[in-house]
Amino acid sequence: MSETVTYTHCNICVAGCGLKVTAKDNQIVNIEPDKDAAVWRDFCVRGAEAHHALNHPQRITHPMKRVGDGYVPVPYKQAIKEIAQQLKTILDRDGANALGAYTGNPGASNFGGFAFLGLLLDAVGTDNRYFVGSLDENAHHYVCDAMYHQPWTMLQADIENTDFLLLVGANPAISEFAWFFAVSEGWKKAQAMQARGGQIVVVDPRRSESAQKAKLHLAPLPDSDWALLLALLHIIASNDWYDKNAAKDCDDFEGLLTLLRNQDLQALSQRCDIASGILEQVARDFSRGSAMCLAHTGVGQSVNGAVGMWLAHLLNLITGNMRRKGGLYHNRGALDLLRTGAELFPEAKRSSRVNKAPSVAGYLPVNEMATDIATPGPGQIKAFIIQGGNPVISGPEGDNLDKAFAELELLIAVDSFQRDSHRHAHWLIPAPSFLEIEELSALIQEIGAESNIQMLRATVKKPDSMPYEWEFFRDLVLAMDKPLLLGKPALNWVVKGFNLYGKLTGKPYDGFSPKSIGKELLKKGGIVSYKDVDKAEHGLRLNQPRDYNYFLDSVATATGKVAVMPSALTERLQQLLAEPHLHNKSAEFPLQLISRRRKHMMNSWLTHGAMKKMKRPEGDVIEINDMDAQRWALNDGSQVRVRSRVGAIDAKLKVSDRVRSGVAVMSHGWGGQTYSPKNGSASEAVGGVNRNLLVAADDVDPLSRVPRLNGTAVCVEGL
Ligand SMILES: Nc1nc2c(c(=O)[nH]1)N[C@H]1C(S)=C(S)[C@@H](COP(=O)(O)OP(=O)(O)OC[C@H]3O[C@@H](n4cnc5c(=O)[nH]c(N)nc54)[C@H](O)[C@@H]3O)O[C@H]1N2
Ligand SMILES: Nc1nc2c(c(=O)[nH]1)N[C@H]1C(S)=C(S)[C@@H](COP(=O)(O)OP(=O)(O)OC[C@H]3O[C@@H](n4cnc5c(=O)[nH]c(N)nc54)[C@H](O)[C@@H]3O)O[C@H]1N2
Ligand code: SF4
Ligand SMILES: [Mo]
Repeated sequence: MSETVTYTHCNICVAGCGLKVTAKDNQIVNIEPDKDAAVWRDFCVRGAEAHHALNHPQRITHPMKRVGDGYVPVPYKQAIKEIAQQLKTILDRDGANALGAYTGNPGASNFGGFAFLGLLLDAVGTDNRYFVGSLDENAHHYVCDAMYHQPWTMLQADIENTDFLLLVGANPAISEFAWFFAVSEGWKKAQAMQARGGQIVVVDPRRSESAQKAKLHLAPLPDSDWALLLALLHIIASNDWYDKNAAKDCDDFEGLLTLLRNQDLQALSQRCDIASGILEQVARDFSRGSAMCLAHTGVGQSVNGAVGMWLAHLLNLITGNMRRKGGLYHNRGALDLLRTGAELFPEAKRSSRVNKAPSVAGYLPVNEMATDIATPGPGQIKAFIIQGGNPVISGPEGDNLDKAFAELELLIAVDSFQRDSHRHAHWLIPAPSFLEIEELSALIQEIGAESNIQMLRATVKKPDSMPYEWEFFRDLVLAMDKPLLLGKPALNWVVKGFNLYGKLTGKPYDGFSPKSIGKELLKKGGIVSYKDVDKAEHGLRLNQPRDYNYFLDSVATATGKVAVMPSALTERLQQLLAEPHLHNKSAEFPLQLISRRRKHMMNSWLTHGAMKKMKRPEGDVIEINDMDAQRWALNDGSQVRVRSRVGAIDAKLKVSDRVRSGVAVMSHGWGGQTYSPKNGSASEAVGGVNRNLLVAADDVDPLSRVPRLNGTAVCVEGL
């Protein structure tokens, strides 16, 4: 067979880099950046090595059914029939809420899979829908819902035109500007901005890779960003450095100014442990010209994250940087989520079964999953689907979640590998790689500073034994005789007709598929047709002008103005201000553990080839400051035990001046296994330890419902 070259885009993170993929005999032999891609050109080792997952010995290639302690491959049709029967029996007996589902980060990036899982959950009518947002950026969604009544708001960073970049809890030198605020070559652009006289300021308890390149690095105490941001707002409000035009966008600007001016600068400076003089300097520079404050996971993944995120939005808003070149803007993309988002993501308000935790952006928090599954009583979850996620490693107290999963009557994992979260699965459904599917990954493409759109292309043929992810969910609904569309059982016949046509023509996407939805979405967007997108080998640049006024002109509140002091956020702020203690530590647990990412890893997801290329894996390393190490007589390189209120793990100590005193750092995603459902291949340890076993599932931000992944109180003891 001859060599083929296919152009597609990477779907591992939202940077969505254009790829040139070379294959021989249906095997990928090389992945490199597409030099002619319409826009994206970040490219990293995870994309370059993505194909190593395809032929990995432990990859799931057939539907696998648990029999005793092992698994047997089952033909797809039989799998659908059996699963439909098992699920229907449970639902008929226990009701719709007996089914729960979790979508992880890659699950949500797989447009077809995510959309069709949504159709399945709607068809069944269950409320038990959990989402990775509660480990990730729910603080952002919560705040956007409260301030703009649009939880799925995606603002973009006009980095090319800004003078001042305030990065709070973000490390784009490693993570790109992902996931919201995705800017193609954003970190390069930021550094170019600084080289021509602008300024990057990084706020991070660790001198991160980004902080090393910034003109100024501030190292606050973990989880105190709200105090730092409030101090900046206080200084700006007290000195009248805000933009006088901002008042007209706010529902109560005077009330906000009063709240901000009434703060005590010295007290706030003490809370975050940054000198007030430095805060004054940053506030002055921020309000001088175009500027943006980008608050990321370092802020959001903790228990004060919603308040921190709210204050970051206010900082941009009152300095006029939501209506200015060089500030934040809404990119209409091909879909214009500001217009179409409410329709695409109708925001059902739900609450969790046992603890009544409210949903954020329509989804329930991950930390409630174990309780909702394990607690007996009406509505108990008996069947569960995990789509592209690994919450046992990525979320808090994975050991408890593992136990809960073991109790399920039916656990279905849709994934390319059997990971820790899928250990007790009754069914393993293989998920094709993004390198094997031809789909428009429509939503991910909306998130970015550039208006561009590109089809995912199949660069090699997927194994026939493997269904498309969306196909599995579609066929399951049909096999259970649940209504797939609009609650109307009669429409199932129409869908079946289309499917038959797709099957006969050998083009399953011509049936009812993600293509049907993609076409409809683009029609709604009204900017580009599916046909034109399909024709563009290297993607399309949509060339829409950056309209810096569009976002604030489209706010969805009843008054059309930004709700600047939503009551729950204001109350939570007052509560934080009233709390006497400065940060989350005690005599028993004197350190606060935070997280970091590695270039070669993508959360806990194995990007197999990339991980093998990592020089120093460091999956079991805990980094602390040299003064702290001296205080507890701990030596660099020694084995230590790290304990928190809920867990203990062993790690190797790294003593470093890059971490501020009182703080410990460990990267997440380690400590699991890849199991071997197929006979003959051994399970493989990922290496390292799971630091999330130290994070308590009941210690969450009451608003965003995100656990304290950053700022966990721990102690480190020599072994
Ligand atoms: N290589 C790589 N890239 C990725 C990912 C990956 O796993 N690997 N994941 C992708 C995903 S899913 C996401 S959501 C994005 C996340 O992108 P980012 O939000 O940029 O994530 P990190 O690189 O972890 O940077 C967070 C920084 O916050 C700091 N931090 C921790 N606690 C605090 C705190 O209390 N306050 C402040 N101010 N800072 C704090 C950490 O030291 C760290 O440097 O990255 C995406 N890109
Ligand atoms: N301490 C700490 N914990 C964190 C974070 C942190 O910064 N610190 N970051 C959090 C963040 S930002 C995130 S986004 C979460 C991620 O949390 P999750 O999304 O729950 O977990 P991942 O590690 O991304 O696991 C992804 C799974 O998806 C599978 N997969 C890959 N591609 C596909 C596909 O196309 N289809 C399907 N069906 N499956 C696929 C992989 O094989 C893997 O098993 O972790 C969170 N956990
Ligand atoms: S993982 Fe790397 S190559 Fe893939 S989209 Fe993200 S930055 Fe680009
Ligand atoms: Mo994330």
